[in-house]
Amino acid sequence: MTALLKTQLGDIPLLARGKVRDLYAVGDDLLMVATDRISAFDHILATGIPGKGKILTQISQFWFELFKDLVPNHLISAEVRQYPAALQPFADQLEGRSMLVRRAQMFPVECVARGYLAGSGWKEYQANSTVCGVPLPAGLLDGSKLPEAIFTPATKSQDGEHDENVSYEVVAGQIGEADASQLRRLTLALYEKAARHAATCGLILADTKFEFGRIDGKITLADEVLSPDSSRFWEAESWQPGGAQPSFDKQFVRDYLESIRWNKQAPAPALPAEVVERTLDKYLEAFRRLTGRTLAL
Ligand code: Q0Z
Repeated sequence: MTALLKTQLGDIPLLARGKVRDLYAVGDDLLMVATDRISAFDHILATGIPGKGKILTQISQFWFELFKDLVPNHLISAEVRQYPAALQPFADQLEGRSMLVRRAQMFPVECVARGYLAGSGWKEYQANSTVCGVPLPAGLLDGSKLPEAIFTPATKSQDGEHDENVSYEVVAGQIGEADASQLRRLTLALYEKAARHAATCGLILADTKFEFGRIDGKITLADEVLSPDSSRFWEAESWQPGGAQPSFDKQFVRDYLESIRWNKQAPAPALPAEVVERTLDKYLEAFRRLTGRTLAL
């Protein structure tokens, strides 16, 4: 298989290309297509991981199904044959890696839940003993399990690059107390359900980011859910607080980029075939362990 690095859907209006996904307008609805692009150290690499977009899309679908009793979601269909006629000519680019979704009025909040300390959470904790204003006990390490999962929202920065961690109170000031408390409640409920499931698969869900919107007046789970791109998954067996934990999926990529001492400035390098293969194997393993299914690419 060759990697799909960029979708090209003729006259279908392109709304946005994200780091990994392309977003199109289809009538009143939206089409999200996950490409095989991979990012590391905040750059999109020159090489794709062939099939990664299919794996991530199907992981997302699995979680939407698991969560359907807790929250409505934006998914209309992931079956290309059920898509509007205008999309049928592009079936080969869409099969297995796309979702037709309802357009939502998105809340301008990244709804992050953390059960473990890592990344920006660890940074803020070291400086202030808090994460997003939530006080935490002394003595935690990089990778420590938190006494209980916490809601650590972030707002999208202007440049669209790095999100800014904010307190619950800031979110409540932006969108109102009623919606903020619903987003916090849903974020933590979904995290708990997902983390329990991941644990049964020998995986730690350290943290994850949800995006919600409103559809027909109802708070609705949107975007992608619990893909390795929006979440930190760690191998439970090798978890050891006291330093950065190996990424379940991207560690071979990071190790390679460190080994060639890339300065993390554009242009991002290509990956050797072996790194591509081992990384694809990790995505397939994540899919298999989380869903119990196998995926033919
Ligand atoms: C998601 C994004 C992507 C680039 C907008 N159901 C929805 N309603 C309104 N807006 C969105 C959604 Cl999912 C929405 N994004 C993030 C997705 C490519 C950016 F596939 N932006």
